[in-house]
Amino acid sequence: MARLVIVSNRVSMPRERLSRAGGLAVALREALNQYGGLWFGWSGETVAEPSNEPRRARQGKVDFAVIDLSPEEHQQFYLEFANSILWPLCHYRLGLIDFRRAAWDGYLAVNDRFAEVLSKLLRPDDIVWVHDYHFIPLAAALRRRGLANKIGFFLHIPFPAPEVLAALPGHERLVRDLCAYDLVGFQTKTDMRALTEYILHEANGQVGDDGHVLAFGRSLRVGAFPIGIDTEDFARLGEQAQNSLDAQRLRDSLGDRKLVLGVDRLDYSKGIPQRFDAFYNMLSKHPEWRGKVTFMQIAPISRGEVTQYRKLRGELDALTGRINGKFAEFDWAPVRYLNKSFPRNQLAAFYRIAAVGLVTPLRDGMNLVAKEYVAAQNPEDPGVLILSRFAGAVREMGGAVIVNPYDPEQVAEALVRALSMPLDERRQRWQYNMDVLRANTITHWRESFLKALQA
Ligand code: ADQ
Repeated sequence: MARLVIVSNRVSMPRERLSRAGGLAVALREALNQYGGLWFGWSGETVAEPSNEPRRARQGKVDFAVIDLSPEEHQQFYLEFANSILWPLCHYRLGLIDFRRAAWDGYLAVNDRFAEVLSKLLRPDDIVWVHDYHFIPLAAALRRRGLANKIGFFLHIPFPAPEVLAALPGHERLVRDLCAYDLVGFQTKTDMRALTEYILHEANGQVGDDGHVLAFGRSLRVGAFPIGIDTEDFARLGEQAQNSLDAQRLRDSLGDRKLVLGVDRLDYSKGIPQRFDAFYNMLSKHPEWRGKVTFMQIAPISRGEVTQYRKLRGELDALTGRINGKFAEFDWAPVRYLNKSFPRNQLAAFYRIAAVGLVTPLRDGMNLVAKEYVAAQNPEDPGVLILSRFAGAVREMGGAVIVNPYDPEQVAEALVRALSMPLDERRQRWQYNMDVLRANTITHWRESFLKALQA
C-alpha cells in the first residue's frame, strides 16, 4: 500500500518509553511498527517561539516528525479547547465546559499550523490517518492548501448526540470541517449515528445505508470501527505474570483476600469517585465481606494542569481516607489507591490476580482496560468483568456483568455477585468475551479502517 502517515496529538519519539498511560499511544506505535510510514504530531514540548521546521527521527520503517507549541497555543488549543471544552462535551458533561472564544480561535489556528507543516511533508499518494478530537479541523485545513490525498479520521472518544453538540458555539463549523475527511471512524454505531443524525437534521445532508454521507458539498463515508487490543500478547503476559515476583508479592500482601481492581487514567469520565462510593456501599451493606476483599485502584495523574482534574484528585484522596478510616483493621486496609502507572507486564500480573475487574466509566469511547483485563485472565479460573453500560466496550463484552455507574447500590450488588460467582458461570462469561477479543484485535481494527479508507 502507499505510504501511511499517522497524525496524533502526542507523538512518542523512538527513544521515549511508552510509559505514559493512554490507549492511543500504545495502539498507534503497534500499528506503525508493522506498516512503516510517517508519524506526525506535537512533541509534547512548549517553547516561546516554536519553529515550523519539524524535528525528525527514524526507527526501522518509521519516520517521526514533531513540532513544538507556544505556551499560548498549548493553553488555548490543548488545555482549553481540547481538554476543557471538547473532552467534557464529548463525554456529556456540559456543566464542566469552560467555553472561551479565544480557545476556539487557538484550536483552529493550531490545526492550521499543523496543516501548513504537514502539507510540506506529504507526497501526493500518501494515505493520511488522523487521530482524535484535537485534530477535527485538520483535513479541512489541508484541503484549503490544495491537498487531495485520502484522509481518514478516527475519533477515540464518544461523539455527542446533536442536542449536546449544539451547546458548542461553532458546532456547525466543526462538523463541516469533519466532513472534509474521506472516512470518519467511530468506536460504536451509537457514536456514528450521533453524527449522521446531525448531518440529517441540522446540516440538511444525506445519509445512505452503507454509511455514505453527502454534506456541505462533499461526499464521505462514516463507520464504526471498535478498537481492539493485542489479545494474544496480553494473554501471554497474563500467563507469564502468574509466576512473576510482582504477582507473588501481590498475592502475599493479599493473603486469602480477593482483589477488586480498577485501572484508569485519573479522569472524571472514568467514574472513579462513584466506584469508591459503590465499594463503600458494599462494605456497609455486606459486612460479611469486610476483611475478605481489597479494592486496588490504580490511577496515574493525567492532565494535572486542568482545574477539573485537580479537583478530582482532592475528592479521591478524601474518599480513600474516608473508606479506610471507617473500615480498616490493624491488618487490613480496604482501599489501595496508587497514583502511578505500571509497565504492561506488571499490569497484566495485577489483572490476572484480580477476582473482579471493575470498569465503570460514566462515558467512555471504548475502554481498553476492560479488554486487557479479560485477555489476561487464567482460562481455568477467570475473574469477572464488571462493566459500565456507558463504555463503548459494552457492545462487545456481552459476558460482563453490566452496571449503571451512577447507581452505587447496583454496583455494590454486582460486586457481591461477581465475588461469589460459581466457576462455571465465570468460565462461560469469560469465554464469550475472549472469543470477541480474539476476533477483533488491534490488527483487525487497523486493517479494517485502512481498507475502508482505501476503498
Ligand atoms: P483512555 O481514556 O486513556 O483512552 P483506555 O481505553 O482505558 O482509556 O486506555 C488506557 C490505556 O492506558 C490502557 O492500555 C491501559 O493499560 C493503560 N493504562 C491505564 N492506566 C495505566 C496505569 N496505571 N499504568 C499503565 N498503563 C495504564 C482513549 C479513550 C478510550 C479508548 C482509547 C483507545 O478515552 O475510550 O478506548 O482512547 O481508543
